Amino acid sequence: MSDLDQAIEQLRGCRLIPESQVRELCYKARELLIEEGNVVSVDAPVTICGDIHGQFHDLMELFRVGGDVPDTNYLFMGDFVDRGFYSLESFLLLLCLKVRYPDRITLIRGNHESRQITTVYGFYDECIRKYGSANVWRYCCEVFDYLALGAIVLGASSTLEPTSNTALSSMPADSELETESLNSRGEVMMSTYRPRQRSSSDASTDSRNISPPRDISAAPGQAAAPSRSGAPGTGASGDGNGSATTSRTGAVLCVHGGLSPLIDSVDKIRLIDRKQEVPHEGAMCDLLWSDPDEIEGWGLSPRGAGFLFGGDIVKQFNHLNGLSLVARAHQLVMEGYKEMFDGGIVTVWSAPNYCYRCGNVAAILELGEDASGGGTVARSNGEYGRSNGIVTDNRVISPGRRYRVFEAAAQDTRGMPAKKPVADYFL
Ligand SMILES: [Mn+2]
Repeated sequence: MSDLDQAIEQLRGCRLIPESQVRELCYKARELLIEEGNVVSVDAPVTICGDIHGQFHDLMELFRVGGDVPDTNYLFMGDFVDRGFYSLESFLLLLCLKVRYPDRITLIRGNHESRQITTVYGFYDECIRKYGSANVWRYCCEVFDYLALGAIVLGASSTLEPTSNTALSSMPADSELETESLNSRGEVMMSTYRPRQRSSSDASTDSRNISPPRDISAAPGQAAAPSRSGAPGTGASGDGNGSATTSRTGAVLCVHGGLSPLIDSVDKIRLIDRKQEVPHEGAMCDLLWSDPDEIEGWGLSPRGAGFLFGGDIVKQFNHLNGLSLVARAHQLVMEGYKEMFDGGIVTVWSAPNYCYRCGNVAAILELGEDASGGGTVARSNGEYGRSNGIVTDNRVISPGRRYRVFEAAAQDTRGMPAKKPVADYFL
């Protein structure tokens, strides 16, 4: 067994590795991360996770529910540390897995992966307490500086294979499964459907360019098929556009916080000089700090960093970049996940019973692989295919989304709960 495999074993048991090994691990991790772009490309299938915040035992529960690395591909959207009592064990385990299986696990940066924030919210103190000096904290912070700012998931399937026959039998006619919500026992708690997408061959003879998106795929009487209101994603409720390439799943952008008024394309994220402490303002700061909100346009954030952004902003960003969905973390959601703006953005939160007292459940989001073949859609990574003032075939279908909801790990051996509620827990 290699040193790395042994370190993984040890950390899985919630036992720390020696400082010298942490130093070596962080060095190797940095070498890997330095090669990654600001926006990592990730192929489906992948399981997307939100905030962990040092809740090690819940991270173990996450792996139990979602599958182990490397059997399952994971994308963690930051905030590995602070708040919980096991930031070190959680982050070092994830880092070990990254170094051991670089193509199986993607880590992007959260606003807590910062010197300034970790000094205030627990990780620094934990390092001092467990290692007796700030060395390990310093090694980890150097790794933080190299974490990617976002990821683009390509090649996700637009539909879900139903988990159970029950889901199949309750599926409306001429519709397909769009989202499923499962509990930690794998039982389907909720399903949503949308009208069946026309295949690209059906569409190839249709030369119309229709804007705004219009659903012509459902025959009269079948239009009521979706079991929830609103078209998911951008134009996802049907293909009225007529391009042979339209009925492909749009890419999914994953960031910790959200959008920035300084960033109108995925390409602009790629231009940021990210290898630094998280700045107090600017594009990099916004990506890690912003939140979606029921407003129009941009608003000031009560966090004091980043911005609030409305559904119109999300819709336009997704459209211009060939995206069907923005997946982000950063905000506590009592139900573990929350879709907003007709499914244009989703918050995924993976720290159950946050701070050992919030009483929330957690979730992870599974995106399946597009089995129809043909590889990924190049235009979906924001490179081209944008509207140049003319509405082209920019409409994309949102991926099928399977949420696995889970509760805090049983057998709470996590030590004392926080003595005092922390006032600004939303940070
Ligand atoms: Mn956050």
